Amino acid sequence: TDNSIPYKMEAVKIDDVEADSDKLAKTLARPVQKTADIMKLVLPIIENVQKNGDKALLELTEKFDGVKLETPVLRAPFPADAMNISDDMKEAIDLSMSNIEKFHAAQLPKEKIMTVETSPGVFCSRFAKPIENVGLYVPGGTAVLPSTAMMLGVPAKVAGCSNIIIASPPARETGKLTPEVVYVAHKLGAKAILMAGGAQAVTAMAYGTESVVKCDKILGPGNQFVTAAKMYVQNDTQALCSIDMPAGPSEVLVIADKHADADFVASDLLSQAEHGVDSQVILIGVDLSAAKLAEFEEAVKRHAEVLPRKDIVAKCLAHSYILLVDSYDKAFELSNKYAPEHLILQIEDAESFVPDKVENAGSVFVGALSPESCGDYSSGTNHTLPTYGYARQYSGVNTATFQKFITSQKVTEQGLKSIGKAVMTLAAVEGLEAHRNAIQVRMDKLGLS
Ligand code: HSO
Ligand code: ZN
Repeated sequence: TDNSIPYKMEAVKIDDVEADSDKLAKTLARPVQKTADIMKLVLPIIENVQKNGDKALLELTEKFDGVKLETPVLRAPFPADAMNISDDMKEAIDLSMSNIEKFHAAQLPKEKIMTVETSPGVFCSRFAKPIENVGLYVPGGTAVLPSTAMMLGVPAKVAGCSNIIIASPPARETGKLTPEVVYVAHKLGAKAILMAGGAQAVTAMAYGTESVVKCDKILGPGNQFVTAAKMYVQNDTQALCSIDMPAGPSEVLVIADKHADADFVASDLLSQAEHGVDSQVILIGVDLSAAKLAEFEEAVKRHAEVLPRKDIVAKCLAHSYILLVDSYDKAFELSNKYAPEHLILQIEDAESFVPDKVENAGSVFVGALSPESCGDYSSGTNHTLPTYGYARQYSGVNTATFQKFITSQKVTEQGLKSIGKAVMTLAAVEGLEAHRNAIQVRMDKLGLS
């Protein structure tokens, strides 16, 4: 092992959240995203695909992924030899998809239609309908992520989306789709797989091409080009397309006390760190002795050194921090301020802090035996979560992400008596006589005025 690489996170003592705001500004800062620069590179790609459709897709896949395809789309039923995977892999995917399905099916509204009588004779209802065409982006690149196909596809299926399209670039080495992704697509009942990545895939799904159906919503993580393209199409009324959420680099915040197992804490920090050099990992230590802190630091180094992706990990750790506080309250205050994508609690009686102390987080992992890996793959919660501090206002992908909620109302004669006067009074102050009249004509015919 190379002893010159420290695999060390800088430790910073935080006495007071207000007084130490300078230290926190440094340690809890997120990498700045230069959206404008990226947009300059992405716009020509978007325009190309808009104008030249499939032809542009094929050219760009050859240029960026090094694969020359005959057609950009693989349609269902997918050929068996495109999803040739081991029995162990099948079992792993089957178990994971079954758990994700259970958890997301439980999120469906209990009743087909929800109705409230707000005033006598005034019935207000709400019902959910699936978004028809959804495009799920499954990244290629340094890691293949069939888990992302499960996390986006299962809720879409549970919600009842009628047309699920998956976009994923073919692998440079084989020229083929990842077989695990094709197997997941098959289990989901996806109609087609678009064999493309990057901004070109997003554009094809947003506007449609000769062979790609135009999607109503595009979801999934991706690099800065994918994110920029998603931001663009979301703002283009020509595309009439929504997206899941703005995406940034992945991140984890672990709160640990003296009871925490150093190997567990280190392995959780590193499983996030290996995602990418711009990932962020933060450890908040509660009331730690110098010896316990040293134990954590030693474990991080020992586990990091032997990882295949240790180069990525080292770069990530170089801008990652340990914050030392003296109470659980301060730890949660900091965590809520940071609003992590993943929050891991390796503290005594962890369950007693949830949900009351957690204000901002994408997903919470409670107790020593609940590593983030479980939620990344198999427990049933979703792993497409808000990053970059967006956990303050966004939820992770869930069943409702794939639905619209439609309201309806029915007003009876008694209902008009209940609210008619209020409506007319408000319409009058807004100077909207036709609005007022819509009540008046009814009152007149019913002899209510
Ligand atoms: N931790 C990632 C999800 C993932 N992990 C996929 C492994 N595969 C999202 O935050
Ligand atoms: Zn992960």
